[in-house]
Amino acid sequence: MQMTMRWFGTGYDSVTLEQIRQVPGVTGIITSLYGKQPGELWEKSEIAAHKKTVEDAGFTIAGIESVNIHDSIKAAGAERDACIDNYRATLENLGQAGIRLVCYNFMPVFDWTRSDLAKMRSDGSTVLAYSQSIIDKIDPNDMSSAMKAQAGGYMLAGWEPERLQRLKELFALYKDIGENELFANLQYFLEAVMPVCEKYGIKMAIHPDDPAWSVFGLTRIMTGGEKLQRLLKAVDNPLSGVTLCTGSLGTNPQNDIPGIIKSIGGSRIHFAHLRNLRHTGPGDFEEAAHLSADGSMDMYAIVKALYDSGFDGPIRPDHGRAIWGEKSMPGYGLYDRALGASYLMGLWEAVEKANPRR
Ligand SMILES: [Mn+2]
Repeated sequence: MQMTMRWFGTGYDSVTLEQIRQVPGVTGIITSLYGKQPGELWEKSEIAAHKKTVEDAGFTIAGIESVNIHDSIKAAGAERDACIDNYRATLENLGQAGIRLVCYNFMPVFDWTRSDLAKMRSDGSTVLAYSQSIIDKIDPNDMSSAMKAQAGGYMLAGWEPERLQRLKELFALYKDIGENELFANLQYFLEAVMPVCEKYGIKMAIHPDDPAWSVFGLTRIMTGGEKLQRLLKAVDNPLSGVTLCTGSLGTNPQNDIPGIIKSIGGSRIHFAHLRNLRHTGPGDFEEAAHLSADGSMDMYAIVKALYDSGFDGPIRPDHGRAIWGEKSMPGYGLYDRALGASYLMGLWEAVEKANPRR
């Protein structure tokens, strides 16, 4: 297990690598070329410069989150094969740079979705929250500006303004895309990139949908254990795996996360996002501090299931609360994620010492 934190890059992130360096136990950085549009090629020189920045600060790049996937790949549009060619070339360049993990998601149009990016809690901290009844009242055409208005001037991952300006066109593209079509397009994509992954040993780790249900009538397919298993069986290559994101799978209280970890097995879980949230009603939740007592999930049981599965990849604390007056990209302040990293390492150490691997 390697403890990591996500860092969006110079000029995008409010947190510096020098600050992350002082979080005990964090040795890896999960990052991206944040200014890249889905479908765009990542040049070798750009990857090398970014890698140097991270390594000069004393870290390794533990993985890329994300190389985003163009909507024409997800919807089998006219540019699909050209976009896949660019994706393969990007993987080739990442592989040559020694990068061995790529996280991606396959959500149509909208990435992670929330109705409130700064919901006030009784202790004065704020968290990201989701209420289905609020989302139901929002016109999807206004969603991008609604998120942006709350983002405090930061660009939100997966909410690239250039792409979301073409919302009508995007909705039209997905008009006839149901679960089976979206799944077939995912399989087509994954099979097409596997040869490059095999050449370099790059693990592809699909991120579950967040929240784990259809939003604005757009199909979502990576919403639970059986759905993830279906993909792992369809592309039965050890390099095709998942990002176990507790905060995304956990939006649906029916998802038994320790059970999902056990059924997938550690060899196909390439990356883990660990955080907690609190269910506040049907279709409603708000994010929480990482510890079990603050939310609806048993983080000890989750860490133990990961350890018992033989999981050996990077873990990162996920969204944190905004605390102590910190101004940051919503969910990505330093303070609460540092508390989360320390807590998760404490759980891991306790589980490991009680159950030494033979
Ligand atoms: Mn996640």
